[in-house]
Order: sequence, then structure tokens, then C-alpha cells
Amino acid sequence: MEENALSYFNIMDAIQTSNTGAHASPDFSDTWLVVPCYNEGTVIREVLMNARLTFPNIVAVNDGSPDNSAEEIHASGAHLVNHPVNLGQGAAIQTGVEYARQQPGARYFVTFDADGQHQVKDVVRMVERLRTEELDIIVGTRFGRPRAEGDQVPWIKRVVLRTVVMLSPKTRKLGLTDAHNGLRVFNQKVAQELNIRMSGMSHASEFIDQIADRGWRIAEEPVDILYTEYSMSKGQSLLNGVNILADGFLARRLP
Ligand SMILES: Nc1nc2c(ncn2[C@@H]2O[C@H](COP(=O)(O)OP(=O)(O)O)[C@@H](O)[C@H]2O)c(=O)[nH]1
Ligand SMILES: [Mg+2]
Repeated sequence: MEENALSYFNIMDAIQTSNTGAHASPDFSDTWLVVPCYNEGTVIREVLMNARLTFPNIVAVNDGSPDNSAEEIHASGAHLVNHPVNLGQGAAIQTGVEYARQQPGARYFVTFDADGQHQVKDVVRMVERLRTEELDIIVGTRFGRPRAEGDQVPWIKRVVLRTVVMLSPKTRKLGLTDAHNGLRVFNQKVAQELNIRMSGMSHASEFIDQIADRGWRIAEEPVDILYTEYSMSKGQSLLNGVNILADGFLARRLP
């Protein structure tokens, strides 16, 4: 309990910092955030309520979480879709996109993490860019600009992500610097054509595959991923990194 309270305050600090500088947003009623969620009950309500201040349309896909994620999503006012069992982040994203693309007036779609690591101000910039540039999809990158003073990317994550890019011909061909960034903004064409079938970590590689194979026009946008005490306490950073590499090698799914 103690630990949860600590993480909670930490994430609220992070969210408040992340809001600083977000310009008063124009109308985002044509934009849907798709939020995959697994066991994020301690933070998901605040993350969604904060995002809803700018983006009123959010669908969170609760992927068979045994915790109180579903109740917290419901309390936030976001749309809630439940997977009765855990099907993985890729399946949750696919479900959320299928839900969002059916909503009247939906033109732009965003994949946004449930744990407070993504920032609303980055999404605002990416959607505005997608409105004005001839692009189908913009993906976030942690490495798109010279390394900043306060850069929080853990070194192991940095090494793994660099390695994935190096080993992945499609990622290199597309000119991408960050193969596993969960923050993406895309248009209706991508939302209609998207067909993520891999579970686990492989969905990020599958996303890259589909971008390359379907010829979607893509650009990267530098974003800051927040490494909060809460996100680090999930302890997945190292494991995810290893999984990303293992998945890629075993399934030959490095795009
Ligand atoms: N739907 C679903 N979401 C997941 C699953 N595992 C992780 N997530 C969500 O995917 C996002 C990113 O996961 P996270 O563990 O933070 O990965 P990392 O930040 O890339 O290291 C968060 O919003 C999680 O709640 C899963 O099995 N199913
Ligand atoms: Mg995370």
C-alpha cells in the first residue's frame, strides 16, 4: 500500500510536468486514443482523466487484468472494452482500433500507454502534424534528437532498442530510429488496414512490417517517454528488452 501511494504521487508529478507547455488544445473530437491496459489499476484513472482534458475520446482495452483496472477505466469516463482473458498488448491495440474506427467522426487514432509514460503534449503535436502533412502515420522516437541532459531512457533499453534497429532491415529502410515506441498517431487508412495478429512484444515488429508492406507514408516525431518510479517498479524494462530480442530471433520477426 505504502509503495502504491508513493508510485501514485510520483506519477502525478510526472503528469503535471508533462502538461506544462501543452498549448490550449483545439478541437480533438475527431481523434481517438486507444489505450491497452494490463494491471494498471493504481494509475490508469489519473492517466485517462488527464488525457481526457485534451482528448475527449478514449477507448481503453482492459486485457483480462485481475486487478481493478476495469473499474478505474469506467470511473475515468473513458470507453471500456474488456477482453475476458489476457490476449496481449497487440490484440488489445487491434481491438481498440476496431472499436475506435467505427465511431462517427473518427479521423485520427493514437496508441497511448496506460502507465503514464506517454505525454499528452507529444500527442497534440503529432496529431497537428498528421493534419497538415502528407503522412499516414507518425511514430514516436526516443532517439530522434541529440541526447538531452535529462534523458531518462535506461541504458539497457537504449542498447536493446539500438540493436533491434541495427538488426532490422525494414526498420532501417524506413529510416526509423526507435522500433519499439508505443506512441503512434495514424489516419483512417491505417486504422482500416491495420491487422495486428501477434501477441506479446512482437506486435511492435508486426506494426513495422505492415508499415513497410502496405506503403503507408511514415515519419518519426521525437517524444519523451517518462520513466516514472511506477513504470520502473513494474520491473519490465530489462525483461521487455530481452523479450524483444528473443522474440525477434526465435520467430524471425525482426522486420
Ligand atoms: N492489453 C494489454 N496491455 C498490456 C499488456 N502488457 C502490457 N500492456 C500495456 O501496454 C503498455 C506498455 O506496457 P509496459 O509494460 O509499460 O511496456 P514498456 O513501457 O514498453 O516497457 C501499458 O499501457 C500496459 O498496460 C497485455 O498483456 N495486454
Ligand atoms: Mg510502460
